[in-house]
Amino acid sequence: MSSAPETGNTLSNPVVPGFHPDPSICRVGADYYLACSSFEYYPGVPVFHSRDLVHWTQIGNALDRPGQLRLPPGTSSSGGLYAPTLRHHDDRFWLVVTNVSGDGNILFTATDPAGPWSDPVRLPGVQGIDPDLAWDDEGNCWCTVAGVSQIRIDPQTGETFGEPRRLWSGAPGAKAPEAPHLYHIGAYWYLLIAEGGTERCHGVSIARSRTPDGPFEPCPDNPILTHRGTDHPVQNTGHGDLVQGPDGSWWMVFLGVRPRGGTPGWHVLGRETFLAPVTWVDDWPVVGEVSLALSPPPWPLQRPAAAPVRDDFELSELAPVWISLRSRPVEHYSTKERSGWLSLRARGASLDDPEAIFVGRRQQHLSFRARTSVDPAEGRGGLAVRLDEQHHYEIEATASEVRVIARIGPLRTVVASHPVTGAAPVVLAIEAAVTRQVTDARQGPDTLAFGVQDPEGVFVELAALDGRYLSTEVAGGFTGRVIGMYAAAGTVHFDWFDYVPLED
Ligand code: 6LW
Repeated sequence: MSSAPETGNTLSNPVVPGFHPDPSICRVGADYYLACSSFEYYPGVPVFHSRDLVHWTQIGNALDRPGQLRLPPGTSSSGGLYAPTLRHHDDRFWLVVTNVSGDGNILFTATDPAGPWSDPVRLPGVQGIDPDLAWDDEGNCWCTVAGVSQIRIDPQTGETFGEPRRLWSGAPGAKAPEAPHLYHIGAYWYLLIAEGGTERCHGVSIARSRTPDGPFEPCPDNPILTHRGTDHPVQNTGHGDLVQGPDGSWWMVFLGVRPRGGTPGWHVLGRETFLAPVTWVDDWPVVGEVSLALSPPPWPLQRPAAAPVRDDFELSELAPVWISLRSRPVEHYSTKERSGWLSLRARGASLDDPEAIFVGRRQQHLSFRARTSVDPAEGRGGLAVRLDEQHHYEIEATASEVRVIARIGPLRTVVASHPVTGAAPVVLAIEAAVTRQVTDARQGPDTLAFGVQDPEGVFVELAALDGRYLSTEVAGGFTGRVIGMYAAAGTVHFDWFDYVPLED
């Protein structure tokens, strides 16, 4: 569901739209793989495949079993899994990631990145987020973390050797040196980092050394990527990873956001994965222009089949695009209880509850329409736009009523209600319309309209809400909007769900 929409001769950037931050990429022959952070959502760490760096298809989630991902009930929103590094070495894929809400740094291997991935190898001696893996010619494995420091590890056992060594912290005084990636390219070892924090001052800097453990010499042109202080439509650019294209050219994947509306600008899709070309001058990488419309690269494009927009819940397993909150216990989620339906058995009386039963997908387009057909005869539930427990809007059905509810910070209110007549199911709908033109500095980024579909298929709007309250600038944190179905009482059955991008 993640292919980039295309117009004319250009390809659209972000290449992986929606809440897909902290991209890490690796190449194996003609194939590219990419992994992102997933925080409190389960399953964790979405993994994508591409053959042209532009069109990406989700092939799984690396951590998709309870034995791999433990997000205890106290796991806060934007806790959980941070910043994976994905590498290929010795005929195997290696993925290292931090679970900030429990297991710390954990490492997984797979022969097929679509899975299954191994059980976790814990790295108790590696302290710090954003772990990276790099192997030198002697076979030593170097694990580098935010700070930036490094320790040698045995990736099979998780054993560490010696004490962590401080390598380089970016510009003196700059906040949050993080997201290190270490590469051996030509005669140098390069240490790529992010600095300035993941907000508007984010950036990417680099240093180089003749050996993997330093000393590192900073690039005279740092930061090599930042949009701080600019009016570029893509902001917060940082957290990059380098890769070579099929023709040997160089590219960087990195995160960025698309703020909309008036002042100060609100972004609602979370941090998304973008692509930019890289050239080399004096053995330093130079990042080219970041564009929302990429020029086609000089190799064949491999467009995947059109992304499915509708799920009829005919399969026994949920597709990888679907994510839940912290865990997905089988007794609460079923596609077998009623054949061809998704049945959700409630735990927690609303999405305010961290343990709520929810199946959602990331919002990947600025404007979209999502619908679901719900049978609430045995419970209460509906369709939601979720940022976290304190920031969500939903349209909820019972056997007698449909209500629109807004939760914004400490406030929760029923915005509209509408009696239900006739037999279930009811089609609930959400339409998001991006703010195209700013005529007032206080204008929000988008409007979210909630309604039901009448028997003729016509959308009947019950409420329209300002989208700014479901933005990262209001809610805080590291995630983005997720659209999905939930149960708040009893068992709620969903016949189908569809999500259609609308014209921006
Ligand atoms: C991640 C850090 C960052 O660990 O944000 O933008 C943190 N960079 O590298 C959470 O995604």
